[in-house]
Amino acid sequence: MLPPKKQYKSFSSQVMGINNIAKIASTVGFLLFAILCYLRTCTAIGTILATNNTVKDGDTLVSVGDDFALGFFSPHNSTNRYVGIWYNKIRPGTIVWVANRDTPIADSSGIIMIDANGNLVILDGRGGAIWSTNISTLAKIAHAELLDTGNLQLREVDSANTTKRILWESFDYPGDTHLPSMKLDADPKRKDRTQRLTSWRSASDPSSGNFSSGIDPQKHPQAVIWDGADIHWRSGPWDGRAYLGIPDMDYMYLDGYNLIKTSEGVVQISYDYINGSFYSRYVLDSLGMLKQFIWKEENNSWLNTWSGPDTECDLYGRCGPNGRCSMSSSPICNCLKGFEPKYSGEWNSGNWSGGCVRSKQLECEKNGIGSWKRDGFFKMERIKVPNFADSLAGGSLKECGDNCQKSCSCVAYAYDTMIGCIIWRGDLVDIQQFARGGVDLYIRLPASELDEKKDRKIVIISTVLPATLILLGCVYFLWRWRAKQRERKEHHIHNNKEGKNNMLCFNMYNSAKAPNDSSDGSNTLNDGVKGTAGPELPLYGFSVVAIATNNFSDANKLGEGGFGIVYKGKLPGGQQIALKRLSKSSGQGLEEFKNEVVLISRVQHRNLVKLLGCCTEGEEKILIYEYMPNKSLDAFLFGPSTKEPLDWDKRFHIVEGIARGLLYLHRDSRFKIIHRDLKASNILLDEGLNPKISDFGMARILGEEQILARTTRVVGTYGYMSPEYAMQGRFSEKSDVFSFGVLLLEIVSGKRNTSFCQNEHISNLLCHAWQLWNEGTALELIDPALGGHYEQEQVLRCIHLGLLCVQEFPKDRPLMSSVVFMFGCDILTLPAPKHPAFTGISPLQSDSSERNHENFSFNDVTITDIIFLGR
Ligand code: ACK
Repeated sequence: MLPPKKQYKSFSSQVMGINNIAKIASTVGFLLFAILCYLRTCTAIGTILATNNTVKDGDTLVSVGDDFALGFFSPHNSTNRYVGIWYNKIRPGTIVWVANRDTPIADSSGIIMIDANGNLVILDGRGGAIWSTNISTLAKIAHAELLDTGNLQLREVDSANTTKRILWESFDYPGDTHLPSMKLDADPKRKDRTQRLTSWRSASDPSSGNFSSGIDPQKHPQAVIWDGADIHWRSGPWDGRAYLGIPDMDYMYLDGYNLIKTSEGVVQISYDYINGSFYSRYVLDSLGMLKQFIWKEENNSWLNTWSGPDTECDLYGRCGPNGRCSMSSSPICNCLKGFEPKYSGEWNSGNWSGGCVRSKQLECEKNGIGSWKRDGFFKMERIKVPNFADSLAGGSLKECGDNCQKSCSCVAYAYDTMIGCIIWRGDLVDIQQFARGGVDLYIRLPASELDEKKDRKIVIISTVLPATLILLGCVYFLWRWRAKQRERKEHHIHNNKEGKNNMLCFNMYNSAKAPNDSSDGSNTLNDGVKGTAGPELPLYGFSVVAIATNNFSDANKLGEGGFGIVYKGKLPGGQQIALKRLSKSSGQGLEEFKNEVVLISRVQHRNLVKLLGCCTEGEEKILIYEYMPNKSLDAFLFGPSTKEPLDWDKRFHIVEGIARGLLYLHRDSRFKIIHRDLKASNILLDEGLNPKISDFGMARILGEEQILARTTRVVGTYGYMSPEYAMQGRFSEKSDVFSFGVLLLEIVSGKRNTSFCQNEHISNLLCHAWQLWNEGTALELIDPALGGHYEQEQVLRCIHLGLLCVQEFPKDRPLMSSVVFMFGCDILTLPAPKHPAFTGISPLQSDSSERNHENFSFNDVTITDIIFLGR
């Protein structure tokens, strides 16, 4: 039990609390909230006194300042009744703690009271105790009170109501939420004294889920999320100011976030905002993500300010022992220097769990500790250091390195000014390379490898480098001369016989703007990124590509897209790939090709398809992607295939993944990218049916501050284009949101927007969804193939969100950040949607020219279309 934290309110102040609540309860807002949250509130009580009073289902116990309330509630999509604590002043209601999370009451007969032994108990209608504070010490007069911190305390008081001792408090039994001033303890000696957050099983089920989070009190304590008994994510060691593995954790703004070791060796984390002027919370969600939220009064919503794990590399041990994960390399996993894959076949096919082993034995292992001087260290920068850190004496980087070198078991060291000398023994697990932040890690290698490198360096510097420079100079002048001769028509790129020896490097400024886009007074990739160097991408020889696809045989054909044929292939290492061979006749091919190379090789996210390389030889332009065994969502949803229909959980997972991918493009990547051609056939599914957004041929970058751009060359697909884009060439995040909305409704209904026609008034899926919504029969939209197996609340939420996204006017549509938030937040009130686009004559349509309007008739075409608009 934690020591008492502050002086508690007197009984008279409780009476004030009752008055305040009574006032609030009389307001419409409170009633609305009560209805929305399924909280049947009628009476607000300040405290529970032994034998005096009880909290019935429908009553609430409120804190003095009205910040928190305790009472019975039902989560969305559930009729079970739970006793929980929630924020009392803000809407939507947000539950921060649940008492009987594993023992719900089936009806509203429950009561909360203090029993004869002084325990706080929840009784069901038959008087059976379904939950109790279970304290063994008897108290003469017990008194339960909810504090303004959200902590529920049970205290022993004397007849004058003065606190004698705290018997129990909810902050000692955390749920899935860590609130300010709440302490999470970890005692390395006593596991039963370790406090962890435990996730809900699902958004509608507060029972204990698989994920838990707390402090791992090893030598250098760190925050950890566990999936059952396995580590799912870790923060890296705490250095007294921040976690070494969270590069964005700026200790200047930690607002009291602290990790301390008490004199008994117990490790404790807590945080508190200095003036406590706004609400904040950390929540461990049912998918194992720890998220920080801050309440934004002005937006009346929670702002997600941090989440972990955030990228694939954040997942614990993603690249196995002695592997290094980097989101900016492709593939993301590589062996550490001096190591090679343990199982090269598996490694090359993308299964990195086996990790890496040393290529050469350490000298000190081979020849005994006397030969330690023949080992050296290789420096890696911006690193999330491995797990299982130990300490060694050493007051400086040099001393730390010297001491590590003398001990053969010391395989790596790092020096942090706050912690001092940190070392590792055995395998190096969970190393990540950051783009910024992190620390320098020095890994032990046999000196022969380091010497070899030194020798090679000297040779390179003294001979090869000047020769190469001269050669490059000659090649450059020759190339310029030839380029002039050919009126700079073509790039000439050499490939060696191996096929993958070059890196293709486009200058974004020069390459991303197509010749036929010159009339486009708007945006090309350049606008956002002038002066940015082009990306580097493995360049494959045509012969390698031809062999990989069995000479582009029909048997290897996966299908045909707007700009060419897609083939399945296999690289010499065994990796399966998909190749897009741009058709020579396609006028747009080169532009889209460059656009895709420039863009997709610069962004990486688990929900974006990965570009592995390309081939440009003669007239051939080929893009090489990771192979997606489950092909496109289009085939799953609309194909006359023999495939099992996607069940609801998978559909929801896909929808969430697409939303996250799009949010990354719009907000989280290095540039603000508008995809412009989001549709079911551009969503590919990997073996686990995880969605990946593909085809960036049409994508454009907006400048950081730029909200909207305009083009005269409208590209996109009928049925997915927003009205302002199709009619006026205006594209923005909101035009992608529109396409996302259409896709969302298609996924729910299993019907294509454009091929849906019920009668002359209902000519597309959006009209149909809107009509059902207004008639209160929105659930009729659901795909009959689901056979009635779906979560009703979730489906309704998706339809609601879909309708919000396809609203006629961009200003009414939510941003993707709000969409993602609305998916994840269960008891949130969404605004009512206004009528969607293309449901009748609209101002936008009447604004635009007749010709354009005609161009935009719905039909069944799913390939990307281009429309030129007159200025
Ligand atoms: O719907 P599908 O079967 O999946 O047919 C289309 C076709 O190529 C033309 O785009 C398939 N396709 C595209 N990229 C990939 C990929 N990376 N892996 C597997 N199939 C792909 C798509």
